[in-house]
Amino acid sequence: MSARKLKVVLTRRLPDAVETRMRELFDAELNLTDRPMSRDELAAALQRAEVLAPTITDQLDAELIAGAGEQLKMIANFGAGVDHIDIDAAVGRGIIVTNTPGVLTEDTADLGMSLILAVSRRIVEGAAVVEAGRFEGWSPTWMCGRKLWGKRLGIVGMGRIGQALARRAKAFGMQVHYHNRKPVPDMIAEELGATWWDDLDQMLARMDVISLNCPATKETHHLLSAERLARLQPHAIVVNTARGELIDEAALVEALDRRALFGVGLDVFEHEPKVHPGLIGRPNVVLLPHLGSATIEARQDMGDRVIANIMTYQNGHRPPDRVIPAML
Ligand code: 8YV
Repeated sequence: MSARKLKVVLTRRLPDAVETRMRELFDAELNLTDRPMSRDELAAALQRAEVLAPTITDQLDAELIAGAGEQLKMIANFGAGVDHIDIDAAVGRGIIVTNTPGVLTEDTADLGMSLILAVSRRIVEGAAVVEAGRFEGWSPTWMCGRKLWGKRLGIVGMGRIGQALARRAKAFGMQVHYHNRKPVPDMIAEELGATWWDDLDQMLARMDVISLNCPATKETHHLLSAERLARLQPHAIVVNTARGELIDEAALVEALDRRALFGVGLDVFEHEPKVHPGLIGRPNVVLLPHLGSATIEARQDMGDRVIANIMTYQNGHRPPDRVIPAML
């Protein structure tokens, strides 16, 4: 006998094949508008969903979760990061939270490496010159960027994505350094030739490129503060493909004003989708609209993981990607 189909509410459009499968397997309600739900719409969805499948654009805070109907059993997030969900509040109410780790690792690391290359080699700036018809001929001293080979990359947060970025950076001849709560297992450190720094401040002061790859939590909010930005070398490059809240954006703009950095590459913003106006129009700053996992393949795989998590729960088992507060 097959299990009863769960009422699953999707807050955004997902890839066609994912939505089709969702409709086959569950009593799925799609959001055909593809605009983020308002707070009121989310509150209403929490009154009818047995499973809510949200994305990063849904702020599921403690108040919203406390107001959810008794029928809500699961929040199956489409995405790896769960900082937009109050996990304690959900788990406290016995609601299972799952995410989609692993399947977006390589794509996000590709984007991180792309930003490092784009900033260090002034790729976007150079392309804009050609586009604008301002390329007047090659010169030995014009548009020089910074060499990556042999330079030090400091990765803050050596989880899956941090390690995948380290692999790419190593192939580009960079020396890999990292700060993480714990060192990675010896086998991985050896493979990556990676050096662990217990002290983040000391690491930051010695790196040529810094990449942020840790989750946004209370502890990591404004991890790159004005004080820490002041520690960076003036030729340093900062790249963030994790979460905007990790950087004090106003302090970053001040550091750029002081020419205290070579350049910056950001895929995420402190008040996303708003971008600090002081970041815009700078030749040494590359800004992307949160494209980390934006490949057709990764988005399909993320959807498949959401389905696998819900399906496992529907069949009475423990979903594979359950998030528990101790993990954060
Ligand atoms: C996703 C992300 O696009 O998975 C994450 O944590 O930041 C992104 O790559 C987004 O979360 C989709 O909800």
